[in-house]
Amino acid sequence: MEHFSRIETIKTEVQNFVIQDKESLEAFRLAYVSGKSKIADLLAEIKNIPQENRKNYGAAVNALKELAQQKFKEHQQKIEEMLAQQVQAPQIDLTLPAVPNALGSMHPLSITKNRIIEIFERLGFNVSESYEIEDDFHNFTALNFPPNHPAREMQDTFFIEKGENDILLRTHTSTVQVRLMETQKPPIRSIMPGRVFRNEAISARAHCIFHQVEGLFIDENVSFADLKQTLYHFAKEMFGKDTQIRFRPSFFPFTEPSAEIDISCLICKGKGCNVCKHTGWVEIGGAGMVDPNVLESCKIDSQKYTGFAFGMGIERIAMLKYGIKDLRLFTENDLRFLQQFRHL
Ligand code: 2U9
Repeated sequence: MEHFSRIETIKTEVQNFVIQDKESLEAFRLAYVSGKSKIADLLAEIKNIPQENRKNYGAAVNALKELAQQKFKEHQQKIEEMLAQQVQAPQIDLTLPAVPNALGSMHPLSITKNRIIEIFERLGFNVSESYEIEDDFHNFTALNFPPNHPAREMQDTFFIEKGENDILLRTHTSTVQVRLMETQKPPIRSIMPGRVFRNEAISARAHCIFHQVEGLFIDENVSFADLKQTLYHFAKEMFGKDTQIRFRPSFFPFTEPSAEIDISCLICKGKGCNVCKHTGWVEIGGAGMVDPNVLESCKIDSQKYTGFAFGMGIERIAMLKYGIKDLRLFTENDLRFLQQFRHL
């Protein structure tokens, strides 16, 4: 009888044993499943059981053995599944420092364009934009280009469709001024930044796509002195307060009189160096008083109103400001170049 109560005690132990991880599973295996377990001992004990009880004893121990093995298998499977899930789940260490986000930075042309806009906005200019695909009238005719002007030729202009009013890629942002004057009465005080297209071979100094900012001021009694002061202020704000400015007589179909604008060389401060070809001056753009023919083409009374206009290449301004020697760098997207403007 003592033997049978031992079976009951071990059965209770098996039933109450808590298996919750790999370690407790192994402890259970050693105690109740392995060759040296308590149940193996019970089986070995059979030889000391009286003959008439042996059959019942053997059956009871085998039932207990079955129970222990069943419990072991069930928990072994559960724990294996649990461990497999733990391996798949990413091990997140919340105490580690965060992975830094690679942030982009402003393109030098955007930095330059925004700075130009900022300077002119403080003088009361607003920003106007319009189409990149234009027609002959807005790109040439309204701007007083004679019918056989060389700029109208295939080698300078990208044409999209030839016809009575050719469709083309604008060669300057002056088209925006024309559209503005067509729809808005003076006073007009606006700048036009944008992309322009010319049929040029790509080199360190030229590209078939580049950016301009042009400006227009139309009102009663606008004079060349207003133009000079405005551009002098811009040059000092953009390039530093000691910058000098000079105007050289020039010619454009859309302005009369016309001038090319130079600033004192930023590198040698006017003394003469390679950048300014030993002249002490570098060109930043052109300007002039809007030709009365252009005002009339845009339905503005040229007897009542006068105006000035100017134009600059944004690449040119950025190259002078940041000492960039090759125009192609702006479009190559080389991170070693772009990252140098991260802090501006
Ligand atoms: C209207 C009337 C007049 C815009 C002007 C220039 C002079 C000029 C060049 C600078 C370098 C173009 O990027 S560049 O190659 N521009 O020299 N542009 S006056 O005059 C206008 C524009 C529109 C209706």
